[in-house]
Amino acid sequence: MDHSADAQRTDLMTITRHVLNEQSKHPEARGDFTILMSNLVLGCKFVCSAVNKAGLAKLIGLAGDTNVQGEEQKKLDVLSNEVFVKALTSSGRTCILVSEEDEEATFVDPSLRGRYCVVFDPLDGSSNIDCGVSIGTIFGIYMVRDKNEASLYDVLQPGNQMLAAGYCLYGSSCMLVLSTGSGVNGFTLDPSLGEFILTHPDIKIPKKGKIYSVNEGNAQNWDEPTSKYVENCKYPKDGSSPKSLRYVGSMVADVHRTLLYGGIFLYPADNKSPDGKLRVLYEVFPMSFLMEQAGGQAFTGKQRALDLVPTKIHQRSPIFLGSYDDVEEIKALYVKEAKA
Ligand code: AHM
Ligand code: MG
Repeated sequence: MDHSADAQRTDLMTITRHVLNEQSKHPEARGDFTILMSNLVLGCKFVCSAVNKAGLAKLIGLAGDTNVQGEEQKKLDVLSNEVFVKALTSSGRTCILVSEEDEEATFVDPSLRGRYCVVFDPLDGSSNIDCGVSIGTIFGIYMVRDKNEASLYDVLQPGNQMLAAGYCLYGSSCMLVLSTGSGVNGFTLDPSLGEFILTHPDIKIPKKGKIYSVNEGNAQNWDEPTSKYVENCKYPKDGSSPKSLRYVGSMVADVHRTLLYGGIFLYPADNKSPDGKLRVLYEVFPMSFLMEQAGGQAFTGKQRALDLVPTKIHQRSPIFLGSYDDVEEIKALYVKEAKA
């Protein structure tokens, strides 16, 4: 009998146990973050289940469609937003919520208010929802300065002020990747247990990768450094092999692959969208936080992404993130352009 295999199966590091372990490193902690996380995790499980059932349950379709019982159907992204807003407010640990789905920030009722601000994209990858391609949830967590005087400025903080960030990938498996500021850990949902189990401890991104990931259909509108960088991926001048191109069009899936395999993900500025497409608070910052925590880099074309100070909750920014050496190359091209 293989006792070591037995031991592995009976000593599972669940995400709650992991967060509790992290909490024990901070003697002043009162367990609020653990409670917040367990509500966030519940939201991810709910959305995972809804995504998996979408085809069967006819959840897919326009908001406002009706099902056979004559009940109004909610589109998955609308449903996901409701799930997270309810899970987070009812945790009693949040103060301000910023969701991609809601134009305005939500200020939690004072009777339910806690110390944390959560910025999130409840279901990212909208163009992939209806065709069964991987999609995900992205989140970042800040601490409010004074919960009795919460203001938008509590969430208009640079990404370097985030306490934690992560994403949940609804793909061939459901994976939650989390950083609380001391490395990055990946948890896979075991559907038989209904628990996220630590499967990818201390993720480190390879220093250099062989993959670039970009919507190349926008190439005619790119600036010089981006064009040169992608040209170099395809026709390297130093005799190295060309990089492979992989692009899902779901940020969570593209960033997840970049984190595990290395390489670079870019959503640059272009003539038509001078600020790029991706949103600073709940797309660029959380993913940049994870990349740095895994040993990679994230750059906006002008500065370290996490140092950007947002002025609007739905602000956008160009982003280049991934393996340290690959991001270093695009940075050098922007520096060269600025000097020219
Ligand atoms: P969304 O928030 O409307 O889903 O848009 C964000 C998504 C990202 O997941 C992805 O990286 C990007 O848009 C893809 O954009 P494009 O279709 O322009 O390549
Ligand atoms: Mg999005």
